[in-house]
Amino acid sequence: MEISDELLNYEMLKYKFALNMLETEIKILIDEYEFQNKYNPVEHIKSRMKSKESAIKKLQKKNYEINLFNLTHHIHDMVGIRIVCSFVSDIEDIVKMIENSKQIKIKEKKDYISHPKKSGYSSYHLIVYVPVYLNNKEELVEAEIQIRTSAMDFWASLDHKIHYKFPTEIPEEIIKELYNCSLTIKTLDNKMSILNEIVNKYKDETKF
Ligand code: 0O2
Repeated sequence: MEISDELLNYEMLKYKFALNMLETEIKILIDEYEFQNKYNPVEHIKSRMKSKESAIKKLQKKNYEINLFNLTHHIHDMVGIRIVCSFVSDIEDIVKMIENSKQIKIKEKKDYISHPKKSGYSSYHLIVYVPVYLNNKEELVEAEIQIRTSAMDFWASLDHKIHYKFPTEIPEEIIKELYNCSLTIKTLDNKMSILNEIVNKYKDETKF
């Protein structure tokens, strides 16, 4: 079954409004955090709306029929925002910041940092609801927030590129090497956190 263009366009409009709302709220929360803590934990933010083609591919991969119900009920990341920060401790602070938002409601938390995926993928995901207003009516739209360190982001973008280069099967040695790289990334993140703590302690003691 195909999705009628009119219904799909209406749905896409809701996703667009949800993305705008989410971007604005996240920026406000970060500005507020920076004001209170004199520190901005965010390196960069990237947001995107999933394309119709990519959503259809994902439904097919999950063996769902292509229709509007399945699109809205089984694709949780039509609206996506990625927050990249320096340290693992920043991720915890960003999650707390979002938990305290009056606008964003958390539906689900996926901690791929404590429990990385088999591939080695590591990141913290929040599936959230954001309110959008259409015809004076409030609707809650799902969105995915990915929060990760720069090192995790580096790994994930290389992994993503490799998946594009091998649309069928990725050679076993590459899968293994990528997994090994994910362990190196974890070690690096730990070392950087320790270094950051030392610098902060030094800063507190010397007040430079
Ligand atoms: P794209 O192109 O980034 O949008 P679920 O129904 O919740 O079980 P889902 O939606 O696959 O299944 O949830 P999951 O796995 O928690 O998170 C999905 C997104 O996380 C992916 O979106 C990727 O962005 C990212 N991700 C998950 N696993 C990996 C991985 O092994 N490597 C990389 N690079 N990214 C990963 P999409 O739609 O797959 O892709």
